[in-house]
Amino acid sequence: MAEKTNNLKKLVVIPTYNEKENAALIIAAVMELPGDFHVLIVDDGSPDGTADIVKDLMQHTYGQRLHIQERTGKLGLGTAYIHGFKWALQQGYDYIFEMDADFSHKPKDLIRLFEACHTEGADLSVGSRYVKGGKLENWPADRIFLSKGASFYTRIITWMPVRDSTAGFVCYKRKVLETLPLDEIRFIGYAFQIEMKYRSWKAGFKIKEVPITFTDRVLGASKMSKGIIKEAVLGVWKMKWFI
Ligand SMILES: Nc1nc2c(ncn2[C@@H]2O[C@H](COP(=O)(O)OP(=O)(O)OP(=O)(O)O)[C@@H](O)[C@H]2O)c(=O)[nH]1
Ligand SMILES: [Mg+2]
Repeated sequence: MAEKTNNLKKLVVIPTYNEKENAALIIAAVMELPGDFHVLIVDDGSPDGTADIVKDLMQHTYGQRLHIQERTGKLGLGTAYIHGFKWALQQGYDYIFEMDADFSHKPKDLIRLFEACHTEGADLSVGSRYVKGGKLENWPADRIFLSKGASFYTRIITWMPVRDSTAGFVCYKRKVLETLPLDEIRFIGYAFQIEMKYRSWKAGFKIKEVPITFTDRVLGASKMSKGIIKEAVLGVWKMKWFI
């Protein structure tokens, strides 16, 4: 079994927009984990030079374990992930992860997300703040309200049995991303995270929530906006009726 695990190709997709303070640190934290995780940074032309930091590390430090895809402008988190997922499938990765660059998600939890899919029978696993054992650290009250509210709202409208539906810390088995119609995913912010889980659930894939401690970002600035919230509020209804 151990031998088989070693042959599996794992890719952590990290979208970045102005993450120069976090980029090298988050990449190093993933590279240090056991299990030979690879990293793909999807950078949207960050004016702060995030991509240059990554390219330097590709050349001098991590070689074929680190990759970058650069897009020309800030096109949104959701489309960055879709771009990354397609790249990952083309490159033959078996397990594909979503993770933020800002250390809100702890890189060491990637291992538990992987195990949930690899040995515990899930097709996708979600790093969850809202299951038993999950925690929130240092998040302002308004963000907690928004996030918990979004999860509750999604659950009562869709009946999807996922407690943390806006979570952006996910492990997908390759077959999930091969099956979902990636070109039809319509949302780009929090709603993107909800839509990916909703489509996976509707397609019959087994979702497992793994408790995590989520911490507010320490370095760099948030990209959260009113538009992202609005998209989710209306989007959940659109999803329910049109997917
Ligand atoms: N490529 C790309 N990455 C993005 C874009 N918007 C956000 N990101 C990245 O997506 C991840 C999550 O964004 P955050 O700003 O942390 O959003 P958030 O976690 O909802 O907000 P905070 O809790 O305030 O940090 C980070 O790694 C960002 O750099 C985008 O338009 N394009
Ligand atoms: Mg964040």
